[in-house]
Amino acid sequence: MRYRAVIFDLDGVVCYTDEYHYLAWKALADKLGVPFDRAFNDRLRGVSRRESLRLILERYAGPALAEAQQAALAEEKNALYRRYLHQMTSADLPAEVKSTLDALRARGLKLAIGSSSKNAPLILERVGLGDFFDAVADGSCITRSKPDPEVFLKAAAMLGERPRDCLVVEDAVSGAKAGHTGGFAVACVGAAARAGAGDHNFRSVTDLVEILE
Ligand code: B16
Ligand code: MG
Repeated sequence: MRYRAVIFDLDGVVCYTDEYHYLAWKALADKLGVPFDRAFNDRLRGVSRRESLRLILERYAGPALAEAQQAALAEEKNALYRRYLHQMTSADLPAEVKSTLDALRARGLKLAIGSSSKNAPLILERVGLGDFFDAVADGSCITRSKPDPEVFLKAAAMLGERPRDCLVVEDAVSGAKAGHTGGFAVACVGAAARAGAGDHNFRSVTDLVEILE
């Protein structure tokens, strides 16, 4: 299959900010007395901040929380998460990601980001990719997060490409579903690859180079 563009998820694909999401949600869950482990964390991948909080609060045994209290908890998690982001540098862009992005660009493919995160511009800036991508669709330009395909459809439209000509790269089962619902082929790494959610399930992003000749 010949693709014209590749749309990358950000957290857990381009860089390992998924670990910072985990640490920040874990700290909040511990404070609330909610059981939280890595398997449960996988359910939050690709899902918006408020939907992630909703999933955590399903396990909360305390009294019902008002909307303002929930908004404050989401903000507390985000502040903690952003403290990790501000410590990132270009050293946090994995070498295999950098070499893969450069190889795909050299082949003339258009490259975009399709992320549920409202922190995407900050992350891209921190790791030195602020100006790299041809299009960035993120949590600030969508109304529905993954598994809805909106963010990938936005990225494809920004690139001027049809979904069937784009390959989506994801680490989240929700993101793989979003890609398939939108009419995209999907390559998975990490948790989504282990779940067999993609058309291709890879151990590393470098494997992309072989299917994108
Ligand atoms: P924020 P992705 C997603 O990013 C994360 O996987 C998910 O854990 C997070 O809740 C969501 O972004 C919203 O992020 O709180 O930074 O706006 O994987 O789609 O790049
Ligand atoms: Mg992700």
